[in-house]
Order: sequence, then C-alpha cells, then structure tokens
Amino acid sequence: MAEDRSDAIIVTCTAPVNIAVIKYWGKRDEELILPINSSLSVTLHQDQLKTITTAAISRDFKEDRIWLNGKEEKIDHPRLQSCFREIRRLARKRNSDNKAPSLHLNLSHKVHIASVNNFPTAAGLASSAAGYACLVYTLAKLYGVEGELSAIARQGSGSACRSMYGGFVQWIMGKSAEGMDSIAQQVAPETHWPELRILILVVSSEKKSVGSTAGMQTSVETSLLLKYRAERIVPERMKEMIDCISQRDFAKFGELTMKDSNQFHATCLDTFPPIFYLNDISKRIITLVHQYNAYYRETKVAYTFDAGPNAVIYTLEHNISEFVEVLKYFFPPECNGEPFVKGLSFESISLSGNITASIGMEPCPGGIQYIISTKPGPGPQLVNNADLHLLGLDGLLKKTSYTSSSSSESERTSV
Ligand code: 2P0
Repeated sequence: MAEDRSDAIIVTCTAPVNIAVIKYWGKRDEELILPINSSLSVTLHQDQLKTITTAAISRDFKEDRIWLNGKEEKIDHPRLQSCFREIRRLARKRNSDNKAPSLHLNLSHKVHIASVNNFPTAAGLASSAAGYACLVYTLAKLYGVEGELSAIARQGSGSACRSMYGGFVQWIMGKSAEGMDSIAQQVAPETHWPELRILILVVSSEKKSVGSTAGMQTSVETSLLLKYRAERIVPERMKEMIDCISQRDFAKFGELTMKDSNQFHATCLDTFPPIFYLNDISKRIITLVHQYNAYYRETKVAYTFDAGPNAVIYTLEHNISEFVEVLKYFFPPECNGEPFVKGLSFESISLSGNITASIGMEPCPGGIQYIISTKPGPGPQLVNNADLHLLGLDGLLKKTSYTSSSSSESERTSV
C-alpha cells in the first residue's frame, strides 16, 4: 500500500489497454469528452500490455511534476489538469463528509507522477487509454478515494474510461450535459469467456497521419454517415454485442466486430477531407480473414482496426495455432532475430496446403512486423512492491525505472 517513510507517500498501479468492438468516434462535448454514441471493448491482459504509474506526494515537493516514458513533460495539459482537479475534488468531499479522513494527506501538497508503458510505442496502440486510466486509478489510491472513477478517466481520454474495468466493458454515452452518467460499466468479467484470444498484428511503426481527437472532430463536423451511425445503428448494435458476449457466440461476435470496424472506417472515408487509417497491408489482412472464414464456411476469426493500420484479431484458443501459421505463410516474417510472435504462447502446428491454396493470395514478406498474442484481462491493479515504484523517496525518477521496466517486460512477453 502507500508508503510513508520520510514524508513522501508513494503508490504504484498498473492499467490495461482496451480494444473496441463497437467503436467510439465523435464527441458531443469536447471539454468533458462526452461521446455521440456508446461503445464496447475488451480489456487486454496486463501480462502483455500495460501502463505502470507511480504517484508520490510530499510536503517537500515544490510543484506538481510528471515524467512520461522517462521524459519530463509539462503538467499543465488541460486533460491532465481535469483528472487532478476531479480526484482532488473527490478527496476534499471525502474529507468534508468525514467518512474516512486522511491523516497523512494534505491536499495542498504537490504530487509527482511517473508513467511508463511495457509495450513499444511502435506497436501503435492507443496508449492514452491505459495511460489516463492508470493515472486516475493511481491518484485515487494515493488520495484514498473510491467509487465511480471512470467518468474522471473519461476526461483524460474518452477510451480511458473503458480501461477502468477488466473483461468486457461498455461505455454508456449518457444523456446529461455534465457527463456524470457517461460512464463505463463491466458487461462481463475476463473469466466469462476463457477461450477468447487476441492477436495484435503490428504492420507499421509510423506515427498515425491524423490523431483520433482531431480526426473525430472533423468527422462530427462533416460526416452524415457518422450521424446516422450514432443515432440509428449503434444503439441496436450495443444490445446485439452484449447478447453475443453473454452467449459466448463467437460467430456473431466476430461478424459484428468486423462490420463495426468497417463502418467506423467508412465514416472516416465519409469525413471531408477523408481520413485513411487502413493501408495496403491492413486490406490484405481483411481479405485473408474473409478467405480463411470462407474456407471453413464459419466466422472463426475477426479483425478490427482503430485509428491506424495495425490489425487486432479476435479468435478462439483452438484456432490460434493454425491462424498464426496462415499469417506466417502469407506474411513471411523478416524479423532480424526478434521473435515474430510475442506474448501468450501456444503450440505450433504444420499447415495444410488446402487452406493456403484456397486462400490464394500472393505472400507479402515483412508485411507484418510482429504479433503480440494476448487474451482478456483484469482492470487496474495496485502494485504491492516498493521495488517497482518508478519514483524514489526524493520524488525523482529512479535511474533504472524506465529502462529496466521496458527490458524486463519485453523479456517476459517474448515466446
Ligand atoms: C475506440 N478509438 O473506441 C475508438 C476506435 C479509435 C478508433 O477511442 O479524444 O484516444 O482522447 O477521447 O479515446 C480513440 O479515441 O480519443 C478511440 P479522445 P481517444 O477505441
């Protein structure tokens, strides 16, 4: 728990990445980050992908400070400030209600934060979701505040509210102007569907052309398809997706996941000027998945794409060995000694020539840089080991905190 040798209290927590199967795209309120439609995601396991955040508070600190991935950044970012303000407001309320007044914490004391990801930025995964979820969870533990925190994480980054829970999570868009009802809720825990597997196919390490925040703003301003989607399509799809998950119906879950990803990218094309997130490799992966499913006459594998060209594949445990072999066949690895598949291991099998002949695509060497294999996982966690704090008792970044965390994690994720 919190540590208060000398005067500093230090807390470290971790939070997960999530991948939406019903996409969030578009805000009705930019400042409060209120969406135009509800969305639903799967929380990924933190053994493979997580953010680690340490928060320290002390009367000796002169100002609030933050280090992200080893580099000090400005603390005055409005979204960061929103999260600080809201957590401190809850702490003040808790103190004035006198429910569990904190003996140690003076709310005027300054806070130092350090945060690192255990996955390479090159993976192109939205790190803001895990990052803001981890910040809010860690600050809440530091100040000893509990309860509904997803509405605070939402004010850091919309998708961050879904990373406040494990398993299958919906973000209910809410109706109020203040956003108190725009919150995340767990639909089912990570244990609900133990066979579900997720592969992240990293196809490009380039920075995305249009960031999500700016991209969705232009879409809201210009795309009639997005408006139609938000008002007429997503409400039904949310119900349908919750049913697929509760019945563990992979074929329906996979089909709806692919359709929703395609519709999100259609709204990007309907944006003016249009936004292109999928590249040629993304499109080849889409074709491959459809050909593979056609071979079996069953939806065994599903893709989804966010605001970038990397694919996320959902499938079931018993399909994974074969599908990864299919990927290796059509995207022969050029990985220079690095493992092609990192993360959760599975047995390797040899491939039947019938499948590759039936798919009939030209192989594209190096098209996929590497794959991260994972499964659904739990929500944010408190780290009960002071050795893992990223900040020392002096409130400064430990010399090893960035590099050692990154290298030990990459060892752990290799197979
Ligand atoms: C999602 N994405 O539902 C969708 C699908 C990208 C495509 O949430 O402006 O980084 O911080 O609220 O949360 C990306 O949007 O945007 C996103 P902000 P965020 O996962």
